[in-house]
Amino acid sequence: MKIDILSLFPEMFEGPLHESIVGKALEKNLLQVKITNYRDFTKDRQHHVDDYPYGGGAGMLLQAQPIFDALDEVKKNSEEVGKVILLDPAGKKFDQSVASDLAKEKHLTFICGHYEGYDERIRTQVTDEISLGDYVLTGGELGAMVILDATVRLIPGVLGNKASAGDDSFSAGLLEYPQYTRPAVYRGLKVPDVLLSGNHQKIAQWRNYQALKRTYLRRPDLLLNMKLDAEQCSWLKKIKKEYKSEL
Ligand code: 21W
Repeated sequence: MKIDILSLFPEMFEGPLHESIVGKALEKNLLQVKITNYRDFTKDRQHHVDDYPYGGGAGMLLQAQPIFDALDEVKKNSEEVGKVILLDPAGKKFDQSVASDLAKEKHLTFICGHYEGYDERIRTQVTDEISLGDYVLTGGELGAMVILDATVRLIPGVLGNKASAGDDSFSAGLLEYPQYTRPAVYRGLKVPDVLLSGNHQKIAQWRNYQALKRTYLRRPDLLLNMKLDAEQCSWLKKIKKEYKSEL
């Protein structure tokens, strides 16, 4: 996959791109990332990229010209321009299903805003507008990094075969079951007996039950649009009864 990032702050990407799994994907050439600075496309002597909003109001806006020109440069240098993604608080909320759609693309371009936003006309150049969620950031850079991180780990070959992306809680639709590692007792806190039993069928059953219980108690919204099998349905009834008696 090839990813272009347009930003005023290229240095913000150094850490996240070069460590851990994404860093390895770059080394293995499963991923190429190019960062382009809008500042390199300004036409005036002082290299301004921002200006005051027409009609007044607080703050400054990224101007259309440096963004359009930076994007034109990206298009000129790519055989195939895939999705052009605007990071925007008013965009579609990012989640795992968006990540798996993006992971199928050959080329992604992220347009990061800063200051109080950008000239509205940039929206004519994008295929997607994505938000991280309902809180205010200082710019789109962290959004681009989150989306890149969640997307790149889904590219075949990026994760070792030890950790398969298909096992993720959100791809199964439930929260993850509790996990433990050695020692079996720490500060008096015991690992559940079943996990030490060596009975793999019992362990799998316990994990499925715990995942369902945790999802029901913490994120019941995730269960609304999910198909549960017969065993899960009967567990859920039991969990609901138990929970009611605790209230
Ligand atoms: C914050 C841009 C506030 C614009 C109209 C009138 C990218 C982001 C961002 C930012 C405003 C994402 C205004 C979740 C985010 C981002 C910077 C609003 C004021 N507009 N996901 N007045 N949250 N944020 N501008 O903030 O660029 S993805």
